[in-house]
Amino acid sequence: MREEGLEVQVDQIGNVFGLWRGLRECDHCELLMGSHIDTVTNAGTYDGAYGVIAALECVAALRAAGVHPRRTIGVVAFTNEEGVRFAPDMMGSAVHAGALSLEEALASRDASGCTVASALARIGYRGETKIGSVRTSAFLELHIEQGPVLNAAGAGIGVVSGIQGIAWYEVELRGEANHAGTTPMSNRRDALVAAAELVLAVRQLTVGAAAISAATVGSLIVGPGEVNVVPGVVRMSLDLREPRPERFGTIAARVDAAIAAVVRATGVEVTARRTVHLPPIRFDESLTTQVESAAAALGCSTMRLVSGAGHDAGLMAKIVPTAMIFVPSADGLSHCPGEYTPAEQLVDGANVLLRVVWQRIRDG
Ligand code: HGY
Ligand code: MN
Ligand code: MN
Repeated sequence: MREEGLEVQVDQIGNVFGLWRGLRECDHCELLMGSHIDTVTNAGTYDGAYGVIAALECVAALRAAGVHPRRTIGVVAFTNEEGVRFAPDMMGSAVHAGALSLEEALASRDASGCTVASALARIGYRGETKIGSVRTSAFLELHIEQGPVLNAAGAGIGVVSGIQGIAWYEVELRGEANHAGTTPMSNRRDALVAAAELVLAVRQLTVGAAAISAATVGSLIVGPGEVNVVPGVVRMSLDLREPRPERFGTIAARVDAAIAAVVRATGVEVTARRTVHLPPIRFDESLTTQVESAAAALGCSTMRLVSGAGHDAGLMAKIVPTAMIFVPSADGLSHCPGEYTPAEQLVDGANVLLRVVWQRIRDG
């Protein structure tokens, strides 16, 4: 950002803003573009970073062409989009958008008890810029699709109409640790057996007339986790997704019912804490149409789709007109090292972003 002449500001939750100052004295950006640079563990290369680097590249291209914007153009890398170490996900954009308090975010702890506040301080990214003080008239995020839809349709650019709802839970199942050889099968409260039933019950939420679109148990920690001890405690995560608001609205009740059934059947105690609740969102139609026209003008084939993954744009949409641009993901792979998008498609996506920024600078 500094190499491109941007003024760098780090806010109190570690969001990094690079401001390309406009000719007018005005703190309000004409457009903010960007994504995130954190990743899941053992991640791919493109998720998040692509959108930040492409945004910087757009600024570099415009500067090289001698453009001087009247109003400031911003590039942002939001903190902790993934939420794998510290829940919730999209943390930096949620705080920026006022959907999560700074205090709550800073107090979030990882599995070892470390807080976001101390982790940010340790890396020198507990900044001083006040939350929300970098304001903008619009937000645009370029990202890989992370799924198979664009490739299946043969489309080069995804015009994202919205994001499906996301609900996360941290579930704890408490049974009784006991000797694996001497405890009769009829006299056990095995937390892992109860967890196994809950894993399957949650999967059933994606089947039948009221099916939600996706349900995943991605993390399971078994205690004490020894070969000859009946498991006494299990901690597991739930990740539930659904684009239809009316179905998303039923998720909490259905999770409660699934848990109650497991408690009845196994005698294991279960507590569930909801850590993420983000209803489905729709992006701004006018900015979305601008993305679509920019892609068409560049000769790219487009397709409208709803994002399966969560994005910072979903939080930004709460406060300003927001849109997203997707490029295809080879074999629909993401959140794993096989994540890949060919260079030509990455460049197409960046050119769509560039065209929209340029139009806003020209017309702004
Ligand atoms: O979990 C998600 O959808 C994301 O990648 N934050
Ligand atoms: Mn991402
Ligand atoms: Mn991700």
